[in-house]
Amino acid sequence: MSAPNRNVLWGRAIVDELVRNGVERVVVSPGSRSTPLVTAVDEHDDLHVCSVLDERSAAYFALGRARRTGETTPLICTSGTAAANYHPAVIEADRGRVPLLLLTADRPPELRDSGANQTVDQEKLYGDAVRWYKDLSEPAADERKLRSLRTDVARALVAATGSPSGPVHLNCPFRKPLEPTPVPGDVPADLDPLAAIGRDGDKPFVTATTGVPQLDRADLRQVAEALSVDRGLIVAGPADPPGVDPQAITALAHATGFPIVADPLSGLRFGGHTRVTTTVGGYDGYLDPRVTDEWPDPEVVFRIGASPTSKRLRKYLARVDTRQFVVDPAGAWREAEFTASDLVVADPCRLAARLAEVVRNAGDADWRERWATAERTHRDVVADATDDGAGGYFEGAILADVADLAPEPATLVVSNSNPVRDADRYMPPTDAGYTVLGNRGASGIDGVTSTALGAGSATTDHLSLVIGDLAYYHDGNGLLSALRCGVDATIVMVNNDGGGIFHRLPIESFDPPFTESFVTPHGLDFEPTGDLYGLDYTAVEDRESFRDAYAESVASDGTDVIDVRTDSEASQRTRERLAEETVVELVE
Ligand SMILES: Cc1ncc(C[n+]2csc(CCOP(=O)(O)OP(=O)(O)O)c2C)c(N)n1
Ligand SMILES: [Mg+2]
Repeated sequence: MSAPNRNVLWGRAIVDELVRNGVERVVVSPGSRSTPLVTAVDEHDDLHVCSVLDERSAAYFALGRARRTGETTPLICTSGTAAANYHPAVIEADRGRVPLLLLTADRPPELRDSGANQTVDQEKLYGDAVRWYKDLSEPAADERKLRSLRTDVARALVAATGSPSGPVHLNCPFRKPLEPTPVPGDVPADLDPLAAIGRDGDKPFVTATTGVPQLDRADLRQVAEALSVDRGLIVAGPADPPGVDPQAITALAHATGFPIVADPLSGLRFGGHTRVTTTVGGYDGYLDPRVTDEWPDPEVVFRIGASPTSKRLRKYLARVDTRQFVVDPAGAWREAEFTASDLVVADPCRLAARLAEVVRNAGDADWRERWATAERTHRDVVADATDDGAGGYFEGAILADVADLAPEPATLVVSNSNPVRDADRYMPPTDAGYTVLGNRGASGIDGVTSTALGAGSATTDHLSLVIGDLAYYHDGNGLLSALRCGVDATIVMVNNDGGGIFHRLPIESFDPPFTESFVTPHGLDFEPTGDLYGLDYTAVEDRESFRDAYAESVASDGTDVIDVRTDSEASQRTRERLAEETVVELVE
């Protein structure tokens, strides 16, 4: 591989190793300093490039893709504030365990802190949010340095998909010329081919093999014994990419006889297992102390995934006097009530599958029936209230309608913070082929559109995004990726003219500052975003029109925005009323 200069050689080595390690797509933002990386990506036939102009959106787009696939998505940007704009998504990727590889171009070391243009301190820019940081050495046509570079790329990918998975940052200094301009003598013709062009064939320079943590037999038996009781729960919080194996959790549910309490982001709210297990999803509507004080406590709780979205569920788990296992492959603590008693450092699905082989316990049918009855009551109350035409329509029903009407398979992305909460409460478990995703790592309302479009870019599923108007506004720039990266989506914007979520909080009764500084009604007309970004835009105000518009969008190509006008205060009162009705019915 003859290269016109050392930068080209260096950029090619990085990109070549990425591809040999299975990377298929890279997200690139424009700039000059990153030229050696971008030209190397561009000339590689096996690499698909998504060009996203705004680095904040770019990083969220990559995050969405990596969240959907579990595969590391590399990002390339220029030096300066471009790299800083990755930061919000890096934080989400850290907390949400999403594998990203940040390749930030930089000026040569002597220009740091010198007043040189577009030169900032990029050393450890993302702090502890990354699994690994390295300031790469300057490009050199030197065999040892090239071997070190190829090894670093392999290490970066291992770190990004390790336990826990997450973002990795390689800072890449380059000095001019940045373009493929010939520099005679810069790259010796007799450079060792191993360093210059890598291993023979398609093999990576370093082949990495990663195992998963698991218990030895004696420890497994102890956990199995603790699960050999009548009443227990399997609580599945938001899943880490690439998601859980429903078969393993189903096997454990069968072996123990325990219901599965499935967060909407757990990967267990939807799927065939719901036909053969007691899978519950309406708990946020009925786990009130007035109900659960009448119930016996579970004797054991087996928790996997991140902390559940539902506050009512978290508070219930804090109230019960029970042995609780938090299972986490990285040994992290993901239970902020601090009532769990056991931390098990193991891969949750492997552990569930192994436990299923040793636990034999039919469980308590009354216990399962209690949960199934609560589910039915919650569902009936919601159905009665929302079936009475336009008057019964509220924000929660939009999520129920999406779950009802989305085609299969579908990837459904739900925004923070009302849409994910409404998905939790109003999307009942079914056997539908849905993958539900959300940014619950740090729960930002930034970057949600880009996350969704990035997820959509990784799958042939139908893609629906349900997003609030402020979150839609926040990542307006992200809409450009629909056309530029060729992603079709149905974007359901729940438009209540501000942050409706704040109606849930006591600050509601303190106005001012409630309206102007919390709800922040903006009065924006989003219709022009349709023309600006080449999207089909429709506004609807009632249930029937919404359902028609949604069905039409699903059946057509391109990206549609359905702007659903809602009243946030009335919707919040409806949520409260329905929960109250459910509780009253259950305690009667
Ligand atoms: C980047 C960021 N800024 C601020 C917040 C705090 N916040 C949480 S929800 C919310 C309002 C969201 O409004 P919208 O997207 O319209 O959804 P709605 O609450 O109306 O359902 C805000 C500002 C946040 N989570 N993330
Ligand atoms: Mg809103």
